[in-house]
Amino acid sequence: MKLYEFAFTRSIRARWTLQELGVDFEGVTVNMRAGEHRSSQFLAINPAGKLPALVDGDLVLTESAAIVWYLAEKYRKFLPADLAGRAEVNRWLLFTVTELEQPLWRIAKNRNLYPEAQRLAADIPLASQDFRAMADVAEKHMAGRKFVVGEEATIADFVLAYTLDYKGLLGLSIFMGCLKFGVNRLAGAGMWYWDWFCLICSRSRSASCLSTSYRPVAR
Ligand SMILES: N[C@@H](CCC(=O)N[C@@H](CS)C(=O)NCC(=O)O)C(=O)O
Repeated sequence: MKLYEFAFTRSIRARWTLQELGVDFEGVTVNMRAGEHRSSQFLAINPAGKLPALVDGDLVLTESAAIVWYLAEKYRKFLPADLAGRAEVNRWLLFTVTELEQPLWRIAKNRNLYPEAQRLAADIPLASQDFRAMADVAEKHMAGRKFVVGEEATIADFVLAYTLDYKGLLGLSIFMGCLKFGVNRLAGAGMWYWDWFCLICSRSRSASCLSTSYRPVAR
């Protein structure tokens, strides 16, 4: 099994799940800084030119949430056994990658990623507002809970923790404002966030920052 990945990107979701599962895999670095994700070799794997991508035998799978779901299904771990529990995990995966992650990307793109002339400064407060509203939903959901779904860690915890890992995302620094706000807001509201975050992160070799513990060898 091969994971096409690059350092601090969403690849961490897949790498984290693979490492938690303790299965053998080969990490293949696609150096985004050098533009390797746009090479014809990589576009043959993911025509979208994005990371991560997983190749397992004949299966070529992209989309980080689909990859973690596939891995959890394949190895029968980090997913509840019952249908309702699995549906909840799916709900929180989708919530994370749509409702939480997308406003963060709008901010990132309009602050740093789009060509300067095309950035829409006015979208930044709107996206922050959207993120805060959805962070509120996550906060209320977590009240009194140890894990996002059920009584044990699932892939929903890994994906949410990565997404809210403002320290890790600091590697890109562009996320700082919004994520820090979200994290502080969640923490200020009742400490569940820190309890949960520390619990989930402590699964990774005692590091407090996901991107440090799950980052493939520094490039
Ligand atoms: N929805 C995709 C998004 C993947 C994605 O945007 N990956 C970024 C790295 S975090 C990427 O490869 N970007 C390259 C580009 O947009 O050119 C997923 O979750 O896997």
